[in-house]
Amino acid sequence: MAHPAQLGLQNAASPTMEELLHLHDHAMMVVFLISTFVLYVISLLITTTLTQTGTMNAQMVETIWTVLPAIILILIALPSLRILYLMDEINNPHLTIKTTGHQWYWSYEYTDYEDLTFDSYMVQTQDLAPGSTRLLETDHHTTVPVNSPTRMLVSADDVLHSWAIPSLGLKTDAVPGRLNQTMFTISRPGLFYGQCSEICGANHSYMPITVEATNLNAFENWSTTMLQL
Ligand SMILES: [Cu+2]
Repeated sequence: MAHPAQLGLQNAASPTMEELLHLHDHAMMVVFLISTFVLYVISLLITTTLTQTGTMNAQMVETIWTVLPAIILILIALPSLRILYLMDEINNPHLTIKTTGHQWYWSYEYTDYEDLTFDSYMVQTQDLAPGSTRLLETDHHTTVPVNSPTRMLVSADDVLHSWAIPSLGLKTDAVPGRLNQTMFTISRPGLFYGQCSEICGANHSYMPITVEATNLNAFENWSTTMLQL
């Protein structure tokens, strides 16, 4: 999860997010190089009084400074498109979970099981266990096995919501009457926090998402205890 005054993105917990972090760093390198060059030219312009006429009518230099930015843009666009289509791919999921956004909680249905459904409400500040995070902890964690391709179906019951977990690189709109799907594989065990990411009403800030990645045994234990509830 994010820490106070964090500037960058959260650490990656899925291959998708790792790719996104690489794209972010790549784009930032381009931004820094261009900014440095522009800053250098501006400082030259304001500190030099001489006028040089070398570039007044130079077809060659015109061609270069038109084509070069186009190439730079393509070098950013192509990796971006690659990740976009990778994220869209649904490859034989081991598990399918359906989540529905409500005002103001998320409900989950594990459709591979007979009757595994639950609502996930935020834990109120006064009820928090020591060490847990305010406004992010939920009473029921969405538990998934680690390293398993998981399909998430996202919908809403009342208004627009958005199911988002930054460390997994996920953000899927929850639209009433529409079923969106997204795919993730969590690469390490842990608790991953997210929040509703579509302004959905008065308690929009109070419907967090907690995904817990465990090994397969712990997941089986969790599912049997949830079935007995
Ligand atoms: Cu919402």
